[in-house]
Amino acid sequence: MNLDGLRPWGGLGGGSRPDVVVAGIPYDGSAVYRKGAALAPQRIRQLSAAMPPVTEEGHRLAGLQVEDIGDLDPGDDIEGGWMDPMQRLAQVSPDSFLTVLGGDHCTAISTMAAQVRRHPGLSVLWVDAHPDLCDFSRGGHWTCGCALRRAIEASGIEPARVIIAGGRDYDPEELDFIAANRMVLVSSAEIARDLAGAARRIGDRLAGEKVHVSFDIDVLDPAFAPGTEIPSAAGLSTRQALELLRGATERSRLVGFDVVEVSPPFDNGDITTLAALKVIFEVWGLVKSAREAGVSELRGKR
Ligand SMILES: [Mn+2]
Repeated sequence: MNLDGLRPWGGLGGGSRPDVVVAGIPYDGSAVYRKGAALAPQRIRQLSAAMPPVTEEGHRLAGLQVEDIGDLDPGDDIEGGWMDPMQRLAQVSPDSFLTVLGGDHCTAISTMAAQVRRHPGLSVLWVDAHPDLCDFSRGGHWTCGCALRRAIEASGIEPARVIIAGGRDYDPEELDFIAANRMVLVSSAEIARDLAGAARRIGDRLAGEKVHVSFDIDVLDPAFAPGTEIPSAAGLSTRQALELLRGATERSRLVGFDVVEVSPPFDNGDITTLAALKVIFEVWGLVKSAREAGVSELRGKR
C-alpha cells in the first residue's frame, strides 16, 4: 500500500494536551490457536495514515489531538507482566480518551486494570464472540479464553459492571459465571434480530456511566474480519457493530477503547486492520461530538 506523504492517525497527531492517547501492547503469548496479534499495533499504525480525519457521517475530526505513546511491553507472559503496561496506562490523564491496540485479548487485563484506576466506578462493554470468562482454558489460567476473568480479578471491577455483547461461542463454565454474577450477555443472534432493541438494552445499563469498550475484532463475522486468532462464524457486520456501539453508548461517557485480536498474518488484503481502524475513527468521532456537546452545555449554563 502506497502511503507516501501521509501521516499516521489521519494526520491528527501532535499537540501537548491530547484528547486521545494511543498505546500498543504487541503481545500474543496468550493466543492458543494462532499467534500473530503481536504484529497488529505496528500494522494498525501504518495503515492509520490511510484514514481520512472525517467520520462516515461527515463529522470532522480535525482539532482532535492524538498522542501515540508507542508500545508497552508485558514481556513473554502476561501473568507476570501485565502490571508494567498497566502502570504506564494508568498515568495517562483521565481527561484523555485512551485507545489501546492489542495484542491478544489478554492485553485487556492491563488495559482494564488501568482504566479502573483512571476512572473509579467504570463500566465495561466487552464486545466479543467469546465471553473469555473461563477460569482455566486450553491448558492455562492466562490463555485468551480467560482474558475477561483475569481482567475482572486484576482490575477489581464488579462482574455485574461488565456487559458482554456479540457473544456466540461459549464454554459451559462461562454461562455459569455469567448467571452467578448477574452479568448481561447480549448475543450476536439477539443483535441481528433487533439491533435497536439490543442497543437500548445495553444502553439502559450504561446510561450515565463512564464506559470503556473492549472490542475483540472476532465479534465481526469472518467475512468482515478474517485476520484473527480464531474466526467465529455467524458474526456481526462492521455496519452492525458500529450501529450497536453508537446506540449502546449514546447516554454514557466513553473513556476508552481497546481493539484486540487483529492478526495481520492471517489477514486478507488488510481488510481486518482497516475494519479495526474504521471502528477506532468512528469511536473517536463519538468522543469528539460528546466533548463539543459538553462544551456548549457549559457555555449554555453560563
Ligand atoms: Mn476475546
